[in-house]
Amino acid sequence: MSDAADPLQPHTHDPNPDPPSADPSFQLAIGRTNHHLTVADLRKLPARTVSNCYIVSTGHGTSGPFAFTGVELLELLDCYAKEIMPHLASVSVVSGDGFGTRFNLEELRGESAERPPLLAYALDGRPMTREEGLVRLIVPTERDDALRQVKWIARIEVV
Ligand SMILES: Nc1nc2c(c(=O)[nH]1)N[C@H]1C(S)=C(S)[C@@H](COP(=O)(O)O)O[C@H]1N2
Ligand SMILES: [Mo]
Repeated sequence: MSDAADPLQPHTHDPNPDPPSADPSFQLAIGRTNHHLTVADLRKLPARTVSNCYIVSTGHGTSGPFAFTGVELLELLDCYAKEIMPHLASVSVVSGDGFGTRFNLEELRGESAERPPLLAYALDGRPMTREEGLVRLIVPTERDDALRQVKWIARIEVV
């Protein structure tokens, strides 16, 4: 597979403004178990808000500050994969337009506890629109580009 075709290695990328579909639900794949999750499912889990987040586009400038609200990625894994948490190696987060990122679990656990990676569904205290990325991965510690700020999550895969 070439780098350009690999959603986990997007390298330089023109940000896509167009949602790949209208449906913000996504798949959470944990081994052979598949959960189909909606925004309502996320809203049942403990909510976390991280303020002063910036989306740093290398080509189109920086936007923000934003306050994003959602579920911590680690919290989601803890809810749906509790028994196997100690055995998890990595988690990939991929969008419907073929963009994505991956964390190894050690790296994810080492992320800031004050500014943790979120599956965000709200922005500045109101629901995020699909155009804005619903459901969007927000990695507040990424400040040099936006390659981890994955809009329109379609699949989260835990290995
Ligand atoms: N699904 C998806 N997410 C994405 C991208 C994309 O093309 N598709 N582009 C990334 C890049 S390179 C940038 S700069 C930001 C742009 O975010 P914005 O549209 O909120 O400004 O989204 C990031 N997340
Ligand atoms: Mo970007």
